[in-house]
Amino acid sequence: MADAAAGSLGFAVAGRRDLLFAAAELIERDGSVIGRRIVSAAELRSGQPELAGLLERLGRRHDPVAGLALDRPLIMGVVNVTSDSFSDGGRYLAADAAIAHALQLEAEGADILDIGAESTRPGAKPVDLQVELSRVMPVIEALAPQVRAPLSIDTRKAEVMRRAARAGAALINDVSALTYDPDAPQVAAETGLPVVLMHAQGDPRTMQDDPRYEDVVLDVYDWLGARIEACERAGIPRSRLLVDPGIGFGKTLAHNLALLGASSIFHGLGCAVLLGASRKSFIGGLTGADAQGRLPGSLAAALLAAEQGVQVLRVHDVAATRQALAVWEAARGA
Ligand code: HH2
Repeated sequence: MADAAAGSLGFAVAGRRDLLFAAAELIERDGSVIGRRIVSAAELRSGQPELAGLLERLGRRHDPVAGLALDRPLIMGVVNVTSDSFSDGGRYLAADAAIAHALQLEAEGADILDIGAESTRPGAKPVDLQVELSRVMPVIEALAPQVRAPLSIDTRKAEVMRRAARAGAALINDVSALTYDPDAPQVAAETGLPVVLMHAQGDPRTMQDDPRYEDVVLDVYDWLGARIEACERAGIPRSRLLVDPGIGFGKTLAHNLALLGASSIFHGLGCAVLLGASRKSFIGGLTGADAQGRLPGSLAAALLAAEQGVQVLRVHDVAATRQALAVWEAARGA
C-alpha cells in the first residue's frame, strides 16, 4: 500500500493522497488472448506477489523532476522554434520571437518550458543537426540565466541534448524515446538529466499512413516498459525517466481516445507520466475544429489527464490551462 492513510478507501497513485482509486482494471495478455477484470483496492492489497509489485509501482512517490515536486499537475509550455510546426509553425522561428514567447508562457504560469527546433508533426521532414542547433541554442542560452522555469530540450539528437544540457537545460524530451539517434541513450545518461520517453509508431513522415496495434493501450505500455529497461541498461535510472503515450504519433482517432481515457495505466510503469494532447488533430477529428480552434478540446483533455494523475501536461495555451487547473484543483480541494 503506497499510503497507509488511504486505508480501506482505495489505493493512492503516485504517492498522491488526493488520488485515491477504489478499483482498477487488471489487464492480462497471454499471447493473443487479453483478459480484463475489475479488481477492488482490497484485492490489489491482498498480498498476491504479482499484484504487490504492480501496486508498489502504481503508488510510488516520485522524486522531483528538474527540482519540481510532482504533487500536482505541472504545466509544460511549448516553444516551437520551427518553420513548420502544426499549430504555430513560423511564428517563433526567429530567436527573439521564441525568447519573448517563452517569457510570456512563464509569466502565464508555465512550470517548465519545452524548447524544440524540429517539428515532428505528421509529414514533417527531419531537420539537419546544424540547423537545429542554430535555431535552438541561442534561445536556450538566452533563457537559461533569466527564467525560473526549468528548460526542457525537445529533440531526438544526441548532440543537441549534450549542448542544451551544457547551456542549462534541465530536462530532455525525446519523441523517439532515445531510439532515433544511436548515441542518445549514452549521451542522455551522461547529462544526468531526467528524460521523457515518448511512444511513437513509425517516423513522422509516414506514421499516420496506417497505424495498427493489437491493443493500443497494452502495446504502448509494453513498448514504454521495454524502453525503460533499455534506458536503465544505458545508465539512466527509472527514477529519472518520465513516460508519455505520444498522442498523435502513429495513432488513429480511436487509438488516441483509448490512450487518453486510459492514461492512468501508465503509472504502473513506476515513472511519472507526461501527456501532450494540446491542439492535436484528434480534437479536429472529433469536432472539425482547425488547430487554432482546438483550445476547448485541449482543456478537456488536460483535465481528464489531471484527473488520472498525469504529472506533466504539455500545452500551447498556458494561461487557459492554468485557469482550468485552478478551478479543478480548488473544487476538488473544497
Ligand atoms: N508532441 C509534439 C512535440 N513534442 N513531446 C512529448 N513528450 N509529447 C508530445 O505529445 C509531443 C512532444 C508535437 O506538438 P508540437 O511541438 O506543437 O508540434 P510540432 O511537432 O509540429 O512542432
